[in-house]
Amino acid sequence: MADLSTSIAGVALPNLFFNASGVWCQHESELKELLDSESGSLITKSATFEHREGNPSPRYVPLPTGSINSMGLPNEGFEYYLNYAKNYDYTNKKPLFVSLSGLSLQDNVKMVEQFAAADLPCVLEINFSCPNVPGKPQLGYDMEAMENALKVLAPIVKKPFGIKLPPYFDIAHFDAVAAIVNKIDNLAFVTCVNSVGNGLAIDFETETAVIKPKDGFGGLGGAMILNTALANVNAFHRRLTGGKQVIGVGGVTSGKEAFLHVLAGASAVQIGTQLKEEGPSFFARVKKELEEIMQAKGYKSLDDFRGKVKTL
Ligand code: RRO
Repeated sequence: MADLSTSIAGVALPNLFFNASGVWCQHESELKELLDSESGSLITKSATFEHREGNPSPRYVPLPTGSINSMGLPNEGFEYYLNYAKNYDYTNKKPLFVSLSGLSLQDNVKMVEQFAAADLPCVLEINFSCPNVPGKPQLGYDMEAMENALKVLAPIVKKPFGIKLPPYFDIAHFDAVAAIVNKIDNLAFVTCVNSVGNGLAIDFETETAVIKPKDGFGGLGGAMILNTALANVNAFHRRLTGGKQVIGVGGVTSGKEAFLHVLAGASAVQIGTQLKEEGPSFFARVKKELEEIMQAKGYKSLDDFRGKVKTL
């Protein structure tokens, strides 16, 4: 039998798959469904300091090759997720990840301080890449602000933690971001990629943008971003030092794309659009498909092929 187990930031996952933050994880009822699924872990919706309703609907629409969203960070406020993390049963085999996305560095500091004070075994993923809050550019595209934020937050978190990055499209940007990440000792992983920001989907018949917020501009996800995701996973896998890891996300609709993410260097794989469309039963399917691929190729564990993509 193929072994799909992995570990992230020193924490063991029974298999490499979990949800991308934002999908199936705003409310406890959804998190419960993830717990009941065959996912290897789960992560909560990115939290802001205060509860947010998010942007007006329609704000998520599936497309023929993926999805577009401008949810606008709807979430229950960080105390809800802090309480969830306090009450979480850590004897459960699935470790818990918590996503934080403060609207300012001060908000991130306040939230991280409270998580640090609670000293919980959950792992923080700080979101530097929400593309959908009007008037708030993504931190991940401002190298100076990102380095400053990491230098402030990392000593407060103390434990190993991760950041969610936007996709980059230039080798100079891969170099610059990796250099920043490599300077932060307890930054244990980067999650690549958040949605490809500010796409526009237009309905041909009605000649109208398909989502309402931001004149129809929103983050793209699903099959159409697979190759951008693979490039970002591989670019960071090649550049990160000191055992830092990459979590792959983007374009996984079956075991085949999950296999490609690991080949590119992913240590775990998150699922966004496909989970939203297919529901948590997707985890059983993708696990089975990846196991079958590994068996057919003679790989027994993820280590056998992680990062081993060949080049010409
Ligand atoms: O809530 C959102 O609009 C959202 C967030 Br925070 C994010 O990080 N990525 C995304 O595609 N949507």
